Amino acid sequence: MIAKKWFLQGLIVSAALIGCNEATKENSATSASPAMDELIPKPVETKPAEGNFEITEKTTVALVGVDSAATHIVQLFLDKLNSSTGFSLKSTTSANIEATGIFFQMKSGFASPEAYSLEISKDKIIASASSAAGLFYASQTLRQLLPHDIELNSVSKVSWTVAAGTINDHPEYAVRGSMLDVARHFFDINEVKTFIDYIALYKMNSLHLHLSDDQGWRIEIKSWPKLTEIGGSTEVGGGKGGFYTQEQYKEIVKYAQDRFITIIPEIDMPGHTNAALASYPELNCNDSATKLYTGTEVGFSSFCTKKEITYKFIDDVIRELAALTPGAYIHIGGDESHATKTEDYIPFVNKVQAIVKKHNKQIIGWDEIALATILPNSAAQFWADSANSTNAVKQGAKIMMSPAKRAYLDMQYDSTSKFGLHWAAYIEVKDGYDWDPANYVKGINKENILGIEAALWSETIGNMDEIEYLLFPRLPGYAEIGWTAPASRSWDEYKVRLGKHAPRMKAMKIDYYPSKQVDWKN
Ligand code: TNX
Repeated sequence: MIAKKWFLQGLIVSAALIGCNEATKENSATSASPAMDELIPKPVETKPAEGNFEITEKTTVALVGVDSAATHIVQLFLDKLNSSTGFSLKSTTSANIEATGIFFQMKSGFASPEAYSLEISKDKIIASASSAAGLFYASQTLRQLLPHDIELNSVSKVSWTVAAGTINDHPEYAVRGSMLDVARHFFDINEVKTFIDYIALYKMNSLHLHLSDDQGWRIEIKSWPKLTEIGGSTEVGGGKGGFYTQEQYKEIVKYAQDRFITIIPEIDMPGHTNAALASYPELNCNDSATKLYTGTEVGFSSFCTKKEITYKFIDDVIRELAALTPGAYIHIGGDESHATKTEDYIPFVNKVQAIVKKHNKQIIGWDEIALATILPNSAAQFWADSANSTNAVKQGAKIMMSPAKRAYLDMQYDSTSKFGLHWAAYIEVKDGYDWDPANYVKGINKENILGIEAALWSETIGNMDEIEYLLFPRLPGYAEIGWTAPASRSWDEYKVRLGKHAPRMKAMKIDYYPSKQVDWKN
């Protein structure tokens, strides 16, 4: 509907230049530039000023002291801008900040590599940071300060103004992320890229991919090819499943890296392993392959923890995966291993941890891994068990905060939700937003926390529309929990900002859940 309207107006504009002013006025009225107090996540400091900067086809965009690694950030920004404005802006390099234009400048003196500032006046915009990541976040803020038509993938004739003022900003937590379960239902490389685009817009910097489970094995392992040939051949409900070749996976890693997102790959074990057990009989204690599984039960499968071949297998998998992983962590799962005896589970985790270390990576695992003796540089992901998580802290590990009752994106909003589960809770938009990771579990304080991750399990969802229904509008809230200090957050203020975000989600063609808790400004 929206696309059609803009398309028609585009025709009017190009067919009759004289009529242009009329169309421009009408469009600008419906697509004003957001004020600084509408940003999500909320910046540390905003100082609005009088007036605005207007981007036109004549605007110059210059890089000042920016290293080559950072030039692609400006290109990403220009690609977005040019596709919505119809301009052909290019970037140049400049020794200094000039009198007019948009400047991306790298300089020292910021609180962290992810910190940035934006100074916007009627003559110029200066985005500054000490690293490429900071400049990327400055560009994402700029994107949100532009009229929401910036998110249409077609030319719109609004006036491209940005409200004047100053922003100084940096994140509360080092890791701000989401998880996508590509095992229960497979999502192809383009769907994963769209997911990355969504989290990048809100300055998240981590994507955990749940690459294996009972229902599917999704990453090519060259030394064990049947994992994908057999284990990748189905999914929940019996669909055709799928997997990423290593080349495709590298493409995902690179796409994420270009947006300052680190992929955390997960191979879940010793439970949640039916897809592997169906692919290779030797991984089973009775040497016979299991049947492929397309249901949604958990806790019934286990690697044979006493066999040497199991560790040879894991060593090969981790070796190949580590070679594809620029980030520090490999996720070893470890959850719900109900089919593994505790006396087998503990030595298993200890052995797997040594394998991960041998391949120069650190382990992260679901909170149960703290039952073993984990290395101090490990991370445990709190999802359900406070005792396990505080036990991990006592062992010197960091905690990724993903409480199922608050941060599970697969939980239904309420009993009428079309998709999702509700074993942990119903999570309305307010429940998802209104909590503090540093105050959630007694004994887990801010300094123990690596970051926050909102996890999207995929038992009930199989396509992008269904992903979007569970993701939006909760995702921006999780991003804000990770980015904005608790003293600056309140639900009453946030819900107003979120309501104003509706036209932007519409421009992105996102079918969000229109929670009654929010007054949506359409
Ligand atoms: C529990 S959370 C699981 C997953 C399910 C999820 C569904 C966790 C570590 N394990 O296997 O997909 O619940 O909400």
